[in-house]
Order: sequence, then C-alpha cells, then structure tokens
Amino acid sequence: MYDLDNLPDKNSLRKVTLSFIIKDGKILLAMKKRGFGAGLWNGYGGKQLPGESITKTAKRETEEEIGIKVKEMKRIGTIYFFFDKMPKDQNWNQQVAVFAIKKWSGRPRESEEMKPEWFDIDSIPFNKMWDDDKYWLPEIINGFIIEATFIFGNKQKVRSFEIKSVGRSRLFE
Ligand code: 6OG
Repeated sequence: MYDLDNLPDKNSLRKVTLSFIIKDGKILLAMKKRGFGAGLWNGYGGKQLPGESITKTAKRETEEEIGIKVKEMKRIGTIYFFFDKMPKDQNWNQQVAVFAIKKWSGRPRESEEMKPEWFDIDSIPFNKMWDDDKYWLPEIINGFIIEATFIFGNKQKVRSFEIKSVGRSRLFE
C-alpha cells in the first residue's frame, strides 16, 4: 500500500493535463462520456504525446474535447495521483498538470468524449465528480496555485492526501 511518505518517483509518472474555464462566478465542466472517469463531471484534458510541451497538450486536448480555441492559459497546479489495489496490467497513477484558460474563442460544444456545461461556483456537482475534486478545486477557485498528492484506496475513494499552496494565481484580480 502506498502512503504519503513512501511513493514511487513522481517524475516517472505518465503526464496528463486538466483544464478549466472559471469566469464571472461560473466554471465550465464537462461530462466525460467514455474512458477513464466516464460518467463524471471534470475539466478537459488528456495524455501528453511524445515531443509535445505540456501547454501544447492542454491546448490540443481542450480544443479536441470541447471545441474552443485556447488563446491564453495559466498553469495553476500539479497533482500526483496514486492508486492502490490496481491489477498489474492497469496503471492509473499519473501526474496531472492543471491549467486555467483565461482567453479563448468559439463556443464550447459537445464532442464524442465530453459534454460541456456551465455551473455556478457555489453549486459544483462534487457528488458526481472524482472524489479528490472537493478537496482541491475550492483552493483553485480561491486563487491558489497548488501542488497536491492523492492516494486512492477502495472504490475510487481518496485514502490520504496533502495539498500545498505554492502561490497565488491572481486569476480573478
Ligand atoms: P484520459 O486518460 O481520458 O485523461 N484525471 C483526473 N481528474 C480528476 N479530477 N481527478 C482525478 O483523480 C483524475 N485522474 C485523472 C486527467 C484522463 C483525464 O482525467 C483527468 C485527464 O484530464 C484520480 O486521456
């Protein structure tokens, strides 16, 4: 079993992105229709391709999944996820680079993978999101840049975690 003081090398984890638009008291989430996290509301993102910068990954995945063109984005976090009790042929451990999209063009639209929808920031559907989100998303919304680690145990529930604030994003100033 993993614990916070005894984890594999974080730099060797698969790198993926997760992006959000947060604007005027609202957040744009998207319902994941297939694959990892299907049936849950989340940001938009996916795996880094070989030779691609992580910012490029975030832009490409956002454009593919919700159809907007990203004009400006800011890195607002890094989250390391570790899963206990996974079959050997499955590895869900990953390093997630979190971005806020500040400027974009076009209208969010549904794709094969995701269905976007705006939510008020005080009615985020945490009960239909990954279990970790209720711990760290409020920090992001409150303008902190975070570095966090989550360990999942049974039934995709968070077993332990730590969240450090490493700066201010000034997203809302
Ligand atoms: P694909 O493998 O479908 O990208 N992701 C998570 N998001 C949240 N909120 N919590 C987690 O806790 C997550 N683990 C991964 C990163 C997977 C997408 O799901 C995000 C990617 O945007 C475990 O390409």
